Amino acid sequence: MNIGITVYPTYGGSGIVGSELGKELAARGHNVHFISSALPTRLTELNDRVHFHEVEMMSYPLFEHQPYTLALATKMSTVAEEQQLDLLHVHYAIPHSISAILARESLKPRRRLPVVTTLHGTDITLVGADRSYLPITRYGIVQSDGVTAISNYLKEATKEIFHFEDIRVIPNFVCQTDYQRSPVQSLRNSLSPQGQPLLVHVSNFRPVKRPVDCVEILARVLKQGIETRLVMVGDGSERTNVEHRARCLGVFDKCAFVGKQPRIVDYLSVADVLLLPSEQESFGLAALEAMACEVPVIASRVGGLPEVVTDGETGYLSPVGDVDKMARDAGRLLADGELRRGMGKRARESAISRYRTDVVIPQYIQFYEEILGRVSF
Ligand code: GMT
Repeated sequence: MNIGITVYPTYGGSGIVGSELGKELAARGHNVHFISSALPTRLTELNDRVHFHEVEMMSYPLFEHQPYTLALATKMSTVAEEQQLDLLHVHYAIPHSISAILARESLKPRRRLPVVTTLHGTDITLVGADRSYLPITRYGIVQSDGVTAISNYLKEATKEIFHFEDIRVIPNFVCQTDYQRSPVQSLRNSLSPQGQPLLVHVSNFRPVKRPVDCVEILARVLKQGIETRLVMVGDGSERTNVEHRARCLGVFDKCAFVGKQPRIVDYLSVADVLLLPSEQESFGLAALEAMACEVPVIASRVGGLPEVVTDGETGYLSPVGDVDKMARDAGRLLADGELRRGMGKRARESAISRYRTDVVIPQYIQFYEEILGRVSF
């Protein structure tokens, strides 16, 4: 198949999932054409099966805001004709599904271009459900030829908010060879000079991730007399608030803010516990990647996280904002190596058995084939 994929190139989990999916499809013999405003972060290598087409934006004084949605639609239709695309697969409903539908309609009746939209979370729960965006998001979903969601939770939320039911759940996935515990000793030594256990948080530091809770948890674990350090991986709008709160709590010197990192697996491989205290999380890709690296997860009982993390088996779940309980659970794991390692092993088994690429990627391929089989002009 010749597949066009559109993602947000620099921000968030949907871009990671779309990019990794493209690479996996190419490895299975398909031609993948990424159409986006910039090279997606995880797309480090282009080759004869993985191509990139940049959306060009015209600057014109009349346009106070550049009409990206239209520029993207134009690029999608051009690439579809030039590269004989069989379908477009867009990640994140807004505005990608709208652009794809415009491209599809603009090509009629010359060429058929089915549109598959994958819903990732905030496109539904935050942005799509906002009154100003709701009707157009619903239009994008309803007009798509196929819709997938990354968790049962998100499917149910979409049904409730948009009154749309025809959704296939295809979860996030992880590569079992790229994501396995292989600690880099020099990194571990630099983050934990006295061999202290490491709490790790990975996110884009948006308010929805509640990264400030991580330093609250750290302060409480330290009060239990457990000498631990907190590694904060990523960057975003909340970072200054997190640093400020860490200073107020007197734990700043126990934290390492390492910013955006190209090799998350290296940080997960030296982690003892992952903290994911999000306000909302439709799946929690960071939790899955940590589990694949044998790291137990302390997370909020929210959204799709209970589908990924089994409370008491592969991590601990708590109500959003319950940093006291999260700190007690983290302390228990850090103080008991046997419990932590056992949970870590179970976490990897659970992650790999349900979400490895060989299990999930064929579900996308089958979905494409079903859509191509039923779409007519
Ligand atoms: O929250 C993010 O990291 C960004 C956001 C996105 O769509 O880019 O992530 C969503 O998609 C991820 C990949 O499918 C999921 O693992 C995240 O749970 C989801 N985030 C939220 O629902 C808040």
